[in-house]
Amino acid sequence: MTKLRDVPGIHPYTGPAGGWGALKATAQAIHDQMDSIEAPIILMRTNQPDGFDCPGCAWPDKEHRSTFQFCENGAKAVTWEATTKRVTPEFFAANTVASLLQKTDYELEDMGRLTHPLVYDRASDTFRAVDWEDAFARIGEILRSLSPDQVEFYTSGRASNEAAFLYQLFAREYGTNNFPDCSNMCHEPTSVGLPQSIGIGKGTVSLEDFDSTELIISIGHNPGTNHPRMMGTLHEASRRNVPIIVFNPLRERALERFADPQSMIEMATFGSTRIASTYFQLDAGGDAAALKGIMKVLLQMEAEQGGVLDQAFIAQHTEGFDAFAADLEATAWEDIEKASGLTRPDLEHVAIAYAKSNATIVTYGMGVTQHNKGTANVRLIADLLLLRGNFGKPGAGICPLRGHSNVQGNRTVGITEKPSKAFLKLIEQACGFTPPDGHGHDAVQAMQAMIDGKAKALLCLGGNFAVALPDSEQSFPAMAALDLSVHVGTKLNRTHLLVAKETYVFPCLGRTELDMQSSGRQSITVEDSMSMVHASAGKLTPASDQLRSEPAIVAGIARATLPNTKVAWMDLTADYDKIRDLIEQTVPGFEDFNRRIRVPGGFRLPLPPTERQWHTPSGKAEFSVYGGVKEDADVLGAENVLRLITIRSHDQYNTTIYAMDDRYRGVFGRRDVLFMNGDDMAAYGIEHGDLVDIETVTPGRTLRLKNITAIVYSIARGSVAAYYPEANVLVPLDYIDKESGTPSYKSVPVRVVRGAGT
Ligand SMILES: Nc1nc2c(c(=O)[nH]1)N[C@H]1C(S)=C(S)[C@@H](COP(=O)(O)OP(=O)(O)OC[C@H]3O[C@@H](n4cnc5c(=O)[nH]c(N)nc54)[C@H](O)[C@@H]3O)O[C@H]1N2
Ligand SMILES: Nc1nc2c(c(=O)[nH]1)N[C@H]1C(S)=C(S)[C@@H](COP(=O)(O)OP(=O)(O)OC[C@H]3O[C@@H](n4cnc5c(=O)[nH]c(N)nc54)[C@H](O)[C@@H]3O)O[C@H]1N2
Ligand SMILES: [Mo]
Repeated sequence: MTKLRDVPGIHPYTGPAGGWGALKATAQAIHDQMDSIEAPIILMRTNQPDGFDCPGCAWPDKEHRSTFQFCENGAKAVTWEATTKRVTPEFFAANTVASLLQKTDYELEDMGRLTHPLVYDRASDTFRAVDWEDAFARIGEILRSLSPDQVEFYTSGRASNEAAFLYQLFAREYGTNNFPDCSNMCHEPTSVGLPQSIGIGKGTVSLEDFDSTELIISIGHNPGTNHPRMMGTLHEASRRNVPIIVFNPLRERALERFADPQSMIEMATFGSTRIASTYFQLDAGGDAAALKGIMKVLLQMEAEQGGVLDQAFIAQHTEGFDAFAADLEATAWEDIEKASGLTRPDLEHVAIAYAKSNATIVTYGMGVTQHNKGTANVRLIADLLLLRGNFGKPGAGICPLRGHSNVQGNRTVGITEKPSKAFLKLIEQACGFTPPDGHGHDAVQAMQAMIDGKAKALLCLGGNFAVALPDSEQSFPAMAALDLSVHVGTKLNRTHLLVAKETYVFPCLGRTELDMQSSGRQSITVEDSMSMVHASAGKLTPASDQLRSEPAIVAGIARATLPNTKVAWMDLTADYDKIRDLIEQTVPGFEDFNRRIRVPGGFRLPLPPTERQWHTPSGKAEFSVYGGVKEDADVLGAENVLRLITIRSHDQYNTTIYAMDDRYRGVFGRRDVLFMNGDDMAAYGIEHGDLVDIETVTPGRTLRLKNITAIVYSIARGSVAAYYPEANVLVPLDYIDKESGTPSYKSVPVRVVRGAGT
């Protein structure tokens, strides 16, 4: 290969993931954000029995009592929150909102923690400090003047079970089920697809299952960055010679080689462990075809040699096998190869490995869900596992990698736009008001209602709603058209600055901070990816004495909005045990909640599939039929159209940008790049380092991102990748998975054209 020209900030990374680089990056994060004497002590308290739950990812810890587990990105999440930097009323007085909007997302959050409740003052175009109770009173007044279906209640998955439960209680007593939440942009296909397949929308494996699994298939997730503590688990599995088969259009270093910073030997010898035994760089959006190909081979192997499928399990525990098999039979290899970008021998290789394994785990993330067929993808993964009875036995099951650290818990305690009748009935019995039963808005529908002028107010329990959603060109102005926006957050972000007629920003306690209420020190609870519920208690002195806890803020707004409320808001916030009592009364699986949460490690919520019980309408697990492979092949083969994947860098947490590097992908000090396959670049006459424009191929409007630097990367032909949230201008709001409403952030059809600058 000829030497590529030098491009500023682009230097291929040749080492393993983890290792000394991770230790150095942790030291840097501490240096940038905190007093370095305090920091190590704070980090030691992460995920300890009496400490706080890591606000980073939702990967579990062994009984939450392990010795300090090193995690670079966990350390970044903690230091970002526990930073010593502050953004004060004096700062706001000196900086107009118009000037703040010129700053990057990185600069906005890097200014530090919010210290005071703020109200927007239009005359001076600044935020100024406001009294909490005055603010609540005004918000209550506005909300009472609106019809409940004109108000959207957004939740980002960092909120605790207690905060989220109070929030849904408030919105429901107020009169709406409009609960857009970050899950709608994330694992909604899991929440919609898995209940149809196995009767519950959650993963079925526990950490112990990884100790006895014989095969791991990893599809569309990047744990080295997004679930770093999972790397320890994969590292151990690899050392036991468990094959790990990866499907990912991009080469992700952590899925190739990893040096465990906890391993003295690897650190001392600069050694590392291979992670993937086989790495398939399929096309973006090619998973459904690949999964169908693997299963087509399995059916053929069963017909030829027998003993491949678990016939007893299929007969006793499943429905729909015949239609499923007939569909596989009817799917042409030509289409499977074209739509997946993989060859038949590739898929045969996987089928053979799968047929050999007595216990298989499939792990998956956003590469599976954020597609216009996200739900179908999830169901096909369940089908693959069902074929060999890989549910309800040790070492086997499905493992969705959840997003925010408590996104699964938020859902469990009632943040859903489609509540079940049973849940509403229990709320009515426990709380004495009749909640609405019509379906409300999810995230995309909420934004559409705002664009259409139907929604008049938006409340956000955390998050960065407008920036996280697609189609910034439409969603940013929609924020400004609202009568009211209210944000509960720890740090300033762009959504806060897209001010409505009236806007309030409320600073809240973070997970790391001490939460004192009138009955004493409080702890909150969270649910991890494996349905373990445990307590978390912050210890740090709050960033400012003005901060309130999320439950207290929600209760404050509720009391001011609902003069005839049936809920004892003050009592609930005085002692969170009382909130947990209400959760126990209204959500199944929380029996004896307050006692069980005091046991170190907490408890596991019921997961019927682990006992081979299927809470589906038929009482059995259900195979699915996905008939779209031919259309996928046609779409993917369209001339001059590439598939854009939007991804996270190593130095970011969703819309929070910690720093400007993406070390493992060899990008330093910048984010304005487009990852391209070298052959695609040659075909389009683009050279490494050229400036390009990206245009979405969509009827009607032209969506464009200009002046991006194209760089050569190991990515499947026909797929390109750029960073989120910058690339959100290119994602059409209505380009969603119809079953779940999740935006297709990972398969946007685009054209790449040489920019005017070259
Ligand atoms: N440090 C850190 N931790 C995080 C987050 C963070 O931003 N930073 N975010 C949190 C949240 S909310 C979430 S949801 C998770 C996200 O965690 P992930 O699911 O790992 O999310 P992404 O980085 O978006 O990328 C997923 C991977 O899918 C691959 N991919 C893209 N398209 C396809 C495809 O069509 N098929 C296949 N097979 N693969 C594809 C990409 O190359 C990438 O490696 O992490 C959580 N944890
Ligand atoms: N193009 C593209 N878009 C995407 C994705 C993608 O892969 N590609 N991924 C999607 C996914 S998976 C998700 S989950 C969403 C994320 O969407 P969100 O959850 O809305 O976004 P975050 O960036 O996690 O929110 C960051 C803000 O949360 C606030 N915050 C931090 N900690 C706390 C806390 O303890 N309490 C409160 N109240 N606030 C806090 C801070 O003010 C911070 O600015 O984005 C989605 N958008
Ligand atoms: Mo997410």
